[in-house]
Amino acid sequence: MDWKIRFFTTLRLCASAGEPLKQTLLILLMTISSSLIAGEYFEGFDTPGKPPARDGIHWGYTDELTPVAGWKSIIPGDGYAYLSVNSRALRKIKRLPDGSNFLPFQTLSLGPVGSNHRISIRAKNTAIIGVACILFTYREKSKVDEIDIEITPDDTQGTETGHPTGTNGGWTDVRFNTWANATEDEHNSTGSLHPRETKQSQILDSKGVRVSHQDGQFHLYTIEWRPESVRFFIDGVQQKVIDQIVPDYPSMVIFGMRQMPWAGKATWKGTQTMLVDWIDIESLENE
Ligand SMILES: [Ca+2]
Repeated sequence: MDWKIRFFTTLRLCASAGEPLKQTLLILLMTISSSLIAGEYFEGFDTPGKPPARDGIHWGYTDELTPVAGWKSIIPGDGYAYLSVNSRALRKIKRLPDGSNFLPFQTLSLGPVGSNHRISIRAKNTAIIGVACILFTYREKSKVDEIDIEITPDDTQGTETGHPTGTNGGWTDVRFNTWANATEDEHNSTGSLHPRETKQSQILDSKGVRVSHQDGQFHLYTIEWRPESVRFFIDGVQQKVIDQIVPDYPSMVIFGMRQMPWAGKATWKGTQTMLVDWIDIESLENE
């Protein structure tokens, strides 16, 4: 996601138990409060409204694509988070005064979370023409760190654009990206950030067959973020590994959708909802 995001306030607390120096403190804290389990976090959306801050994790949302009435519109308490877009919001891509694209988000965010974590969401209807459905980490200080899964039915910048997208012989495209200590490339007028690593792909099942997620089913999307590598899994199947460019700093975890210029034109009418059953963050320290 090669555009700057300035509205996420970076929080200083770190959910990671990564550094040995912190472990003594964490053990001390765990003995004080049994509810504090460093490096482990789960939210199932069973309670209406904003999830409370706990374990150093704070929540936020962005409704740039389709405004919502508040937290209970996104998390009504029935066990799901609803991230919805109206087709009217996708009619065209708006331009910012500097000529660049304005690419609005519809997302939930939580964090910060450090490396040595497995970040998973269980979600349905993630292949929506006109947007990328996303699970990503993001940190912006003077430089940008980011890890992305970006799902769209037909990536219009892919080599096979125009391919079938449904369950009858079609498949869903996906991009995996990382940025670490990235800055704008002065020699590149698009203002893109470097260094970055990107792998464009299709969602693969355990047999290596590309599959469609326009199937009305829930699926698991997972980022395994270690200091030496980022592994991307979908439904437990490793899709790609990135080990050249791996971010270090604790980041916000963000999921939902974003209008993207390569996500195609929305041919549907009305509202589409990415439904999220839960988010789970596990420590990889002992694996
Ligand atoms: Ca749930």
